[in-house]
Amino acid sequence: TDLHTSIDKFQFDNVFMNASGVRCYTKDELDELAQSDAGTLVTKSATQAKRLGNPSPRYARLELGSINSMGLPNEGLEYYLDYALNFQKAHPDKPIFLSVAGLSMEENLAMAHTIEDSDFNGLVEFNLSCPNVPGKPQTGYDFDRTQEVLTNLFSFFTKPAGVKLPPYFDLAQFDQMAAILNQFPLKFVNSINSLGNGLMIDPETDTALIKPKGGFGGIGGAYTKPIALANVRAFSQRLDPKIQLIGTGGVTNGRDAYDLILAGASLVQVGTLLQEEGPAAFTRLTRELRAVMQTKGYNAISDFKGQLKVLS
Ligand code: RRO
Repeated sequence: TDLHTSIDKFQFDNVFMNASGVRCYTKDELDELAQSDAGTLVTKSATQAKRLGNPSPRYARLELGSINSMGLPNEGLEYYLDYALNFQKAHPDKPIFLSVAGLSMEENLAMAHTIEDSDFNGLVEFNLSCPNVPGKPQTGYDFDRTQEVLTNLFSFFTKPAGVKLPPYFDLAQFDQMAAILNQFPLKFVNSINSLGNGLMIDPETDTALIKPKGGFGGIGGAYTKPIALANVRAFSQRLDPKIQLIGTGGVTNGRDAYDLILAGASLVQVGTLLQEEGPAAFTRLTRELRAVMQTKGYNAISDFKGQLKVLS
């Protein structure tokens, strides 16, 4: 059973990878992902300068997933770009993703210039959906702003790139966002980031589980699966077929990944499960996805990608 997939000219042996933010903060963590059964990896979303992020506790495990308000802690673009440049020399057949999340348009454009001027030859994921920096709304919920950021970006940026989006909940939002995205030479769209600004309470102490933002944080894990599926499906029905989908949200087993691929995903990212189980999760997910495919009589991802059936 072949789990091979591709985005643009980039080939991957396996559909699974980490979701940005999870176990990809340090070079050691990135090396662990590289040595796992994942098909590729993405770095922690970078700002220009190193950031410490929000005060702890800023991540909590929940019954069906997680809540986080990390606040974009990261080592700074130079650190991850350096890792990526070394990685591509050592692994020319394993294209890597570099995630970028500027706190302003200017910062995003400055980082894009740095990447454009570098020898980086992988894919860039522009994160338009960080929910956790106080005072910084998610770009992906401001359609005019998204149009403006992408217009300025693609006025000079020529490397293969995509965007990480927040979840949308209304069909008019899918229509509007897809109409914007279709104007640009994007190679991929990644749906979804965490469900922004959830709240969970410790029943013993009647206290919010995490400290930043009065306890508000992004929800990940099984809670997000139906929203992730709908977002991948909705964009696959609206985007130019040249733009591939990355499906992220609620993967806890091989069937969850199979479902995201049925909805249209070419790659499947794993966040909360990877945080909780570590990179060995990719070994299990790979085995389980192969088993589902064998049961269905499929030998390749392309046999069922986007083949969701609906009732007539
Ligand atoms: O660092 C974070 O708080 C964070 C980011 Br940048 C993001 O895109 N999504 C998320 O759940 N947390």
